[in-house]
Amino acid sequence: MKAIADCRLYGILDLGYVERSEIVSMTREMIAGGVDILQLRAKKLPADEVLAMGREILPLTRDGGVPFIVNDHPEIAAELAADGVHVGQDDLSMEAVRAIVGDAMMVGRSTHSLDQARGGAAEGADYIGFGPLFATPTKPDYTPIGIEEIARVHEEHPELPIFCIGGIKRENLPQVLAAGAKRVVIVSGILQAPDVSAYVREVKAMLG
Ligand code: 3NM
Repeated sequence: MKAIADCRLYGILDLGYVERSEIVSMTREMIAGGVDILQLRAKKLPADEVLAMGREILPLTRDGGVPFIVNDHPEIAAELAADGVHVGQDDLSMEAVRAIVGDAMMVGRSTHSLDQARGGAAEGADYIGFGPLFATPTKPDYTPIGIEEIARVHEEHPELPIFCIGGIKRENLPQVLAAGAKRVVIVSGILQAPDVSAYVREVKAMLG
């Protein structure tokens, strides 16, 4: 399975964009295009449904050698023996997450400022998200932080995998990379592409 340090493009299967009935075909297309790591994000669905979806997706990601991350639900990540769990600023402490998932599982943390990125590094997150760079309907209630601090966050944490996120599309990716990003999360850009695997392939090529 791909190591987090080697992951450049992080895809999210977000149930705000994908129908329940489409999750398997969407996962297949994202993996075929070359997504490096995949998260299941289903903010509005009950835990048993998230668990059921995880059971459908996990064999596909394992086959593809792609790490599978569960958003928000450490218990489900543990139950599935997923590769990681992703938590936000208002979620459990790292200690509490580790108590549920153990020491071997990856834990990612969303961060929305340089200060929060420092917190993520200090608590021992295996990777962080950094954003939202741009305004995005996928996470509407957050103030965009822009691209000015991308260089700085990488300078401060040279060993930490940092995934820039929020409003990133194929069209503005060159600008994000020029600002110093090495890794990105793209949600709606991928999920709404007319040809998902082709879109992922193009973006991967741009990430080098
Ligand atoms: N988290 P899109 S921004 C899920 O800043 C998420 O932590 C963010 O989706 C953060 O690529 C975001 O469609 C939405 O803009 C990313």
